[in-house]
Amino acid sequence: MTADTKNKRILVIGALGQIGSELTAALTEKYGNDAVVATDIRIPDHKTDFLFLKLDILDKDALFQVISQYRIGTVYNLAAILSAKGEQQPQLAWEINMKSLLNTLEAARELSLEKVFWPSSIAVFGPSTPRVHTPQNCEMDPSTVYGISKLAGERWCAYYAKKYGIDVRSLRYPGLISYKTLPGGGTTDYAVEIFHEAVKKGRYTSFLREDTALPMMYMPDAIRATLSIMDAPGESIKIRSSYNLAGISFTPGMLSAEIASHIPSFQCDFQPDFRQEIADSWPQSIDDSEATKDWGWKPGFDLSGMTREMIMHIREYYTEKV
Ligand code: NAD
Ligand code: AKB
Repeated sequence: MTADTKNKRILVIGALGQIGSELTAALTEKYGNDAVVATDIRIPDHKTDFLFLKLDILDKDALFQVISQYRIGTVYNLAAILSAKGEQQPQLAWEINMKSLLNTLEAARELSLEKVFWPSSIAVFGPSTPRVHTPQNCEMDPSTVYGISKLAGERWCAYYAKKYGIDVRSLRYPGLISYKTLPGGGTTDYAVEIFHEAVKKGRYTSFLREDTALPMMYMPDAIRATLSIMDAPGESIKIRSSYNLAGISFTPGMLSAEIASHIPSFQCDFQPDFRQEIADSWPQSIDDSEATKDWGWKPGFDLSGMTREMIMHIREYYTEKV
């Protein structure tokens, strides 16, 4: 354990989600099973080697109780409704995304948490944003309720950092690609679904157009970035809203061609739905030079490395299932 987790535990909220499941594993590996308390509004379908509690982050009293009872020092709050699902239930998305963050920031203030991690997203950008190599600071006019909640959340993080000295750290994750847990209702989900369908059926129908470039990242890079920003000395974190973070930028056409280089019979069709409009409002690539400058960020995976690993792991998954 490092000094900041010596006596206090780490709380993960939303631990069963696409990021939470892998971040919890990385945190227990790094700090030990006893150092981590994993929570979600759902319960896991398997036994865990670390403490797992059912917790609704909207229940502020329950959150405060868990933080006090388990001597929590650091909180990773991953509970949210993502972009596509949020457009189906805008009021609910606003309620969950804002209240979960405000409850966490209030816990940090009232219970003197050491550190908070809360993720933002490329969804904070909108149609007026420069779409190529999108800078850290530029015009931001998100057009989804998810993006509006993330932009407002970023401002709340900066406010709590300035006004109350809360050590809150945040990343604007791109679309994340992983094989361990399915994504939870975003616009970038096609880039995970395509691998499962390619391996299972040899074909996929993309809900985004063939030429829609979006910023993406393979999960191991996202986990490394998260641990890295949380480990960085406080004085090197100059941005308290949220850092731009870049991995790989590609289109559904480019991804399906890369998959076809491993599965030659693979066929992909393109039938855009309501998610196309969301994707069209987001950047195509991101300038993350502030993250590189302030805490040394550098992505590790390119399109071919990510595709190779995804196909290998998803093949293993379906082979073991048979
Ligand atoms: P996810 O939907 O896979 O997981 C979210 C988890 O939160 C789920 O397990 C869900 O059960 C839980 N949850 C929902 N409501 C809750 C509540 N009231 N109390 C406690 N838990 C609750 O999402 P994810 O992809 O893991 O994303 C995690 C965070 O990262 C979110 O803030 C999301 O906006 C952000 N993010 C994700 C991506 C991505 O591509 N996955 C990209 C950018 C930002
Ligand atoms: C989504 O598509 O909603 C997420 C995100 C980029 O925030 N994957």
